[in-house]
Amino acid sequence: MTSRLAAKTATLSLAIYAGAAAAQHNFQTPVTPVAREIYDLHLLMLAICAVIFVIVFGVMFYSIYAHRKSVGHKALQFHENTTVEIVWTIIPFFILIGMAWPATKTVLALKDTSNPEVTIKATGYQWKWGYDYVKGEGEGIMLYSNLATPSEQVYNRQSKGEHYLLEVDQPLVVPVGKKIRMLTTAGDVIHAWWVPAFGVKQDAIPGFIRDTWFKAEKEGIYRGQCAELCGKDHGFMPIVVEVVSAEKYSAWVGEQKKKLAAAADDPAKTWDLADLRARGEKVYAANCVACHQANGMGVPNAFPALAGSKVVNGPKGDQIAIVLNGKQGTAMQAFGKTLSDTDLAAVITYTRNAWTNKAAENLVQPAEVKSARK
Ligand SMILES: [Cu+2]
Repeated sequence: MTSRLAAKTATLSLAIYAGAAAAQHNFQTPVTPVAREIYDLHLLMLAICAVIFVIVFGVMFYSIYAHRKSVGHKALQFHENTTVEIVWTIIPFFILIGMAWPATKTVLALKDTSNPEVTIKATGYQWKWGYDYVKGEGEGIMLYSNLATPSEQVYNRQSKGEHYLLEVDQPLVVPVGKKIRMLTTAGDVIHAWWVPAFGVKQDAIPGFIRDTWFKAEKEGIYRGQCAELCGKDHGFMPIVVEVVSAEKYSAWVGEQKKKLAAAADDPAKTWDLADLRARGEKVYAANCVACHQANGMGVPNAFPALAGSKVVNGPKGDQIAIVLNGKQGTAMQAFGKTLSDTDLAAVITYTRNAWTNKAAENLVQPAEVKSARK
């Protein structure tokens, strides 16, 4: 009795699991014409394969069963039967043509990047994405998209959020219903820009510009990931695209332009300690806490502490060089590529005065960072 009940429960839970798995394991709901074509192609191919599977295995099992030796069947000899050979060549040929025809149409459509309304360059860095709006409405906007999931969740000190590792501080914002051309490249190693709901996946290769496009038909937030193993934090550089109405997009562009104007610093300006330190604290929170932690203690055996560090308390030239160029063989990235002279000077000044640190050379001016760049 109990075993029957257990079996029933097992069957039921298996059925529920299969249902949930099917919902989870299919492609994401497509929101671009190309993604929809890819989705339909996927289903078409699956159906063709299923039909072939049923026919071939049906004939095979029927033949094995109906013509078995034990009921006295003798094998028929039809070696080198020209008719059979022609039939089994012609039929697959037409099946393949039938599959290649729609697939080729889709491949051509997804490569057609002509006449875009907005062109955006996505640059992969270890480990974040940089976006430059190079043409169309929003031209001139530049932003960096950093992982926003707190490290507490990564290290299991906090339960994981709904969009764990799929959330960023600044998403890519694009208008709905407009053709967006994405140029992809990288600043260090090969990354790939992948947003499943758009049917877009394009390698981002240092020294090359590749392109792809999408036209999102529905407003919303769409999430993707870097899809090329690019080092230790490959899983920590998500892509978030916010598709908004034309009016909202224009408003966002205006806001960003204002922010850009305000952030345009003169690298020749001489700062006083308190102002630079205050600014550096913000830069630190946005770029450094994930590894070195808010208390400057780092993570033992993974990321070095900055509080009490020899580099941070030593001559400023050494620290400027490491922050600018990164440290080979470690997770320390070259921030010279992504932060301005003023932000770099600010964050270095901050670390030299924060926590228990009391560096002798406690103030770094933007001009010093500028001259240290190679
Ligand atoms: Cu990557």
